[in-house]
Amino acid sequence: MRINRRNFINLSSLGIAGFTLQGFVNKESMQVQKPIVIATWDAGLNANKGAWEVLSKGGTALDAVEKGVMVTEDEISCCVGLGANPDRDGHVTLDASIMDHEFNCGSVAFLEKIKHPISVARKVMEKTPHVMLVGEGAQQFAISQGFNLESGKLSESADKTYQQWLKKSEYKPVINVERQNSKNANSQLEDKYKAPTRFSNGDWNHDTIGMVALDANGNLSGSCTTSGAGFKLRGRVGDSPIIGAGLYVDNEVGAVVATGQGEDVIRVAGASAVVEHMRQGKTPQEACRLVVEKIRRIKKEKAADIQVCFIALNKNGEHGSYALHNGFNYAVHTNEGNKLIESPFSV
Ligand code: SD4
Repeated sequence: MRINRRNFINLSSLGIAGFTLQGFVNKESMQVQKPIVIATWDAGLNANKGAWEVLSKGGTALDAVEKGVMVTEDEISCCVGLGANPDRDGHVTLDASIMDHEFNCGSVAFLEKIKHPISVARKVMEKTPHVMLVGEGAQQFAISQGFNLESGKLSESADKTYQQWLKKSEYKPVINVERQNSKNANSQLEDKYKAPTRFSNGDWNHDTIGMVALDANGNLSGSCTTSGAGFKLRGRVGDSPIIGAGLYVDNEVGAVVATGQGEDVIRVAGASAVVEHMRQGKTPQEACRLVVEKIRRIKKEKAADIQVCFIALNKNGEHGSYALHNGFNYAVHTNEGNKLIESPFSV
C-alpha cells in the first residue's frame, strides 16, 4: 500500500495513526484504496478493464462484476461462455453466479445457447423470488427476459479440441493442473484418464472467470461464470453457480471466488469458509490458504491431481489468493493500474 495524503487523512479521521497502519499493510498485495477489482487467471486482465470502466466512474461493484466477466464471456478464444469446450456429448453448458453487498444473489446452471449467463444470473436475482435456475427452465427464463437463443455451434478451437478428445473419449476431467510445474500432477490417474493440460490453441485448461470488487462507496460484489470442466458428464454442475461454494460476499467482511476442481470446492463450502476465516481476523491470503490446506488434507494423495484456487478481497480493499498447485495467477486493478499477480501455492 502507498499511503497518499488522502488515505492518510481518512485513516487519521478513524483515529488510526498513519505510521502504524503503514507498518501493518505495507505488503505489495495489500491495498486500502478503493475502488478495486480482482479477477482469476490472466483472462482477468481484460475482464478487469471492463469492470474498471464502471468503477472508475463511481459505478457500483455489482455493475462492475457483471460487465467485467461479460468481457470474458465474449472472448471466443477463452474457455468461458459459448466459445468454451463442450461436455462429453458435444454441448456447451454454462454455469454462473452473482452476489451483491446485501446478500442478494442469483445463479444459473446447465444453461445452453445463451451468450451471457452472468446477466441471466443477475436477472434471476433481480426479477424472481429464487436464487437458482437450471437447464431448460433457465433457458426459457432467459428468453423471456429478452436474451437471444444462439445456435449452439461449437467455436472453431473448441471443436478442434473436442474432435481430438473424441478419439479416446475416455477420461475423468482433471481441471487446471499444469503438469510441467507440478510433477505429481495426474500421477494417480491411468494414462487414459489424463486430461490434456494445454489445448492445441495454447490455452490452459481453465474454464472460469471469477471476479470480486469493492466500489467507491465501500460496497463489495462478486461474479463467476464458467463452462465448468471440459468433456464433463452431461448435466454436471460445478461450484461456480453454488452460492457459498464458488462465490460468496458478506459486505461486513469480504468477497471470495473460487476456481479449479469444483467438486472439491463444494464439499468444503469453499468461498463461504474463506469469508468466515476473514471474519476471524485472517488476512485474505491466509484465509484462502486455510481452506486450500483443508482440501489438501481431505484429498490426501489425490490432491496431486486437482487444482483449487481462491481469490479474496476484504472490506479494506486488501486482497490475496492461494492455490493448491503452482500456476495460478490473478489480476488486480486499482487506481494505479492493472497487473497480474502470481499466487502462492501449497505444493
Ligand atoms: C468448475 N470451478 O466447474 C469450475 C471450473 C474452473 O477453471 O474453475 N475451471 O468446477
